Amino acid sequence: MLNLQEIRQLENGRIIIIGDVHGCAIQLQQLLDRVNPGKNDQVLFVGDLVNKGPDSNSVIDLAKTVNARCLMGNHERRLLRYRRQGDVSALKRLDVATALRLRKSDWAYLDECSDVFVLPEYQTLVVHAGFLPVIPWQQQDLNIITEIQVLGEDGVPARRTQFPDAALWADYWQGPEFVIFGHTPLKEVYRQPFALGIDTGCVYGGKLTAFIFPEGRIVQVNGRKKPDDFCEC
Ligand SMILES: [Mn+2]
Repeated sequence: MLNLQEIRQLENGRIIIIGDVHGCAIQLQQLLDRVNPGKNDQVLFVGDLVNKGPDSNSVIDLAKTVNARCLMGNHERRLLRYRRQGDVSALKRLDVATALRLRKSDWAYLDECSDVFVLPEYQTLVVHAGFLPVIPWQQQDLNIITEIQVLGEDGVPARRTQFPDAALWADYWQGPEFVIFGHTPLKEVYRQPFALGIDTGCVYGGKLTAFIFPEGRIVQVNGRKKPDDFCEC
């Protein structure tokens, strides 16, 4: 028999947050099969849905199938800058290959990417890369929130490759909002009191991770075989 709280959850559905997919359509299909989103569930992606992996088109098709919404990752951002403004200066080799393959409908999907998802019922924010501690999150621009990995010297946002020994931004984040993020691939889900990193490097041979509210459950599938052209870019 269902108690009242369970009935309420059934009506409200779950929130299923999925880490960086990077064009790994087979792994995303496997993860969705495991999680089995229903019509009351909301699927959210942390961004970097496309690029690097083998099949960005099919990943977007799958995202649409489950009515998922996506955040702006640094990869979507570079691609959209090219699409919207014709800016080729920031494009990397992989971006060009992806841009040539994206269909009009794929671009339309990426065009709807959000900067941050706010989940007030869980006092939670979902963001691609993270936030600088201290500054209110609402004041932080896309350069920070789609790129930050570690705090470099003087507390500036930086890439992990620039300061390999520096601590992740999440180590300093004091809340009160709980932040779920991707962008920085790690072997395991990264847990801090007020942050949870769910990029487990699917495209690099790690895993693809989903975090599910309200249970707080983690579901993972194995990532693709590690490619020869490994590049953390
Ligand atoms: Mn990223």
